[in-house]
Amino acid sequence: MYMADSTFECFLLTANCRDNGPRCEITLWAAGEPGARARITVTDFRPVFFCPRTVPAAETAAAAERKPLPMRSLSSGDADCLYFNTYAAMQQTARHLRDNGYPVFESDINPLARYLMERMVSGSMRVTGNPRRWGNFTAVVNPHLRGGTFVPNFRAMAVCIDTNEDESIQAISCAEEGAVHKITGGSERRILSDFMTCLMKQDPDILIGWKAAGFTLRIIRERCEKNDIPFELGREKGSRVASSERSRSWRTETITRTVWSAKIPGRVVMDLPSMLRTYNHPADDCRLDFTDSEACAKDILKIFNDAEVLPNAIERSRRTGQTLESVGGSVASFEHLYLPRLHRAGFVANDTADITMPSQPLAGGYVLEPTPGLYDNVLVFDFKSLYPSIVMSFMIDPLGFKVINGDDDKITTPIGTSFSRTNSILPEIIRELMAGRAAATEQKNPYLSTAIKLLMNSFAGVLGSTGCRFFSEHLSGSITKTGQHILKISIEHIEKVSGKKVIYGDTDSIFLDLGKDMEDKAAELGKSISKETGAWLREHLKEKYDANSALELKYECHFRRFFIPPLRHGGTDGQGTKKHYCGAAVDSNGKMELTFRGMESARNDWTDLAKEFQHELFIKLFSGQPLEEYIIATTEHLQRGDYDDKLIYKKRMRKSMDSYTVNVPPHVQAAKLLGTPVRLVRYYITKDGPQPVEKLSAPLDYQHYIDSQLGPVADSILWWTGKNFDKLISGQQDLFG
Ligand code: DCP
Ligand code: MG
Ligand code: MG
Repeated sequence: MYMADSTFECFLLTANCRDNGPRCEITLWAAGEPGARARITVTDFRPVFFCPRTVPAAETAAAAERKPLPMRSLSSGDADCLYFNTYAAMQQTARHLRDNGYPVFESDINPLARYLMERMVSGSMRVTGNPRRWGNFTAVVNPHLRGGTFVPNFRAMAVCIDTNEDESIQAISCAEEGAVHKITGGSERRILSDFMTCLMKQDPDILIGWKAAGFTLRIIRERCEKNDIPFELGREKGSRVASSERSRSWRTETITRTVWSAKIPGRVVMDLPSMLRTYNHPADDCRLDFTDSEACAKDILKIFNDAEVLPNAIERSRRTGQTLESVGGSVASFEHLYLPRLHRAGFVANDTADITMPSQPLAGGYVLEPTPGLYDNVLVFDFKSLYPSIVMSFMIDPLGFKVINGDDDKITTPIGTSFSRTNSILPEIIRELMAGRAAATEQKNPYLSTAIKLLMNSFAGVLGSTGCRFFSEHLSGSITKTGQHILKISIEHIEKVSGKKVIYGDTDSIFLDLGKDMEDKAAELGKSISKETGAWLREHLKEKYDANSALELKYECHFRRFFIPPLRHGGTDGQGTKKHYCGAAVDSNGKMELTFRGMESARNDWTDLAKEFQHELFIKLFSGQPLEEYIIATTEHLQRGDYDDKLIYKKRMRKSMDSYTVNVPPHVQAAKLLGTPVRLVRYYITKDGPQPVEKLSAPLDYQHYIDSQLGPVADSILWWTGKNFDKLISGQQDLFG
């Protein structure tokens, strides 16, 4: 019977791609409305990549089809498209060509990413096909897919487990909007199978956990195995929890981390801490009650809702084409947006393996030599989205770098690189993200605004990353060195028009010293300087480069008092410490609000005592009170044991305890005494060395805290008054000792 095709809208949940016999098969799970969930199977999509037209036919005989398309490679001539029945065949031919010295183009893009990007599917999609009922779901095979705008109501469930010492499961709690199910009592086998029944019945789209893959689902899988129950939590079979090792160099060490991932067909697995971190949300390090799974699941769901993780993830998915749980993926996001537009322009890109490595270290931002000292009335300016706005102003783009249609089409940057004014893709992508960030700011959603800001910056960043097929030191340098130039000319301009001195600047920020008696005029001046400089830059860029400036210098704040510490204790050489300062803004009630950058108070490896001490010292310095008495009193209180609860060091374990053999750092020494592995070590320095808070036995080493917490903090400020911590303290001991 013939059935007319119908169209429905839905949002991508999970996606999978594998060879199934003679064909490559893509499976997508999607959430529609109302309550409808769909499984989309694609067997008629053929994996593809490209090769030069000059490659002999015999070399590509394994392809199901070879088609000359009107496409060229960015580096050389015409390209043909090769179609394959399976992913394996595609990879095999790519390897064969490469081994025989033929270039290949985009052979490292997997069919799933290709399928979605070519259809411009970023989260939302319109599906046209012949849907059939399949159990509780709708199934559709080989439909027509296009990008859409639809967003369903997702069903989210937080999952938390109670375990025994041996990691066997005591209880599993599932929290949903308005309901909590605690599954407990009976055998572990019973708990696990009741949990699966609960999942099938409630049928959530999203499973949320704290360390979702690495802890919750990993243990559930292990216990399923122990109890001989199939580990199947999805809308169809194929649930997996897997780990991989990721190495990364850090200073002289290589750190290997185990990264866990979970794939549950039809259900998105979200790790809440990773999601919060992506949105720079402060709840990232909050403490949950992990001893009570029911309370824990409720808390996880509450944080998930309060922090608006889901709406932000939806927005991000719609802007990057990555699935909802995705947290990184700058390169994949960039390709998802860029490649289809590049193809439409008639070009194919190279493989990532074929990038040209840089000839010298890549340029970064320009950092001014700071002049240390205490200042009155400092204005802070900062460019809004500097790198993205440089990309827009100077049309910086991989395609535009290669293909310029004559002199009229050429735009040249301040550093001498040239781009096309018309063959341009990235500036347009950035323009859309800019609008998205503005909308998020407008809607008072700072987390989404930050997430889009970072995404935009990562799109400038990938051009300088050798993991990206569009890597080029010329492209990346065009952004960063133009940024340096813009900062320098802006500083010169501001000094000229204001008659004041710029005391510090970093990448895109400018600190202007107004001096005494300017508090009433500061805010007005800040606004007018930022406006005037923006206008001047617009004119300057137009005149000199015929460029349309997208640069905007924001007036950020007015520090009533401002301090830059010296580079070295004593600080006689007049050098300041880069990226370190403390500023005090004053609110309408005259209350001082301190901002620390780089300094001890802004770092989480310093004790609470050091932070409070520094905070108080700056309040005193900024309000013209003496410092000495307070310093001496704090030292005495410390020695009397009054501040013991403020002496805890906290440090994350970066690698497993056993990988330290020589030079065991203090936090690892403390962790070893604990006996059980922990992620965050909380410890004291005692007369017997580092000891964890939970197993403190020796008296605290107050001299250590005086020398390494109070001393450095005091000295960086005392320098300004010509004094010194050791002398101050020993003077005391001479008097009273
Ligand atoms: N930058 C970077 N990597 C970072 C921080 C910054 O590449 N970790 C670059 C990109 C930015 C520029 O430095 O454009 C300036 O940094 P800002 O923090 O001032 O960020 P933006 O100017 O992009 O955004 P904002 O509008 O918030 O100032
Ligand atoms: Mg900025
Ligand atoms: Mg900045």
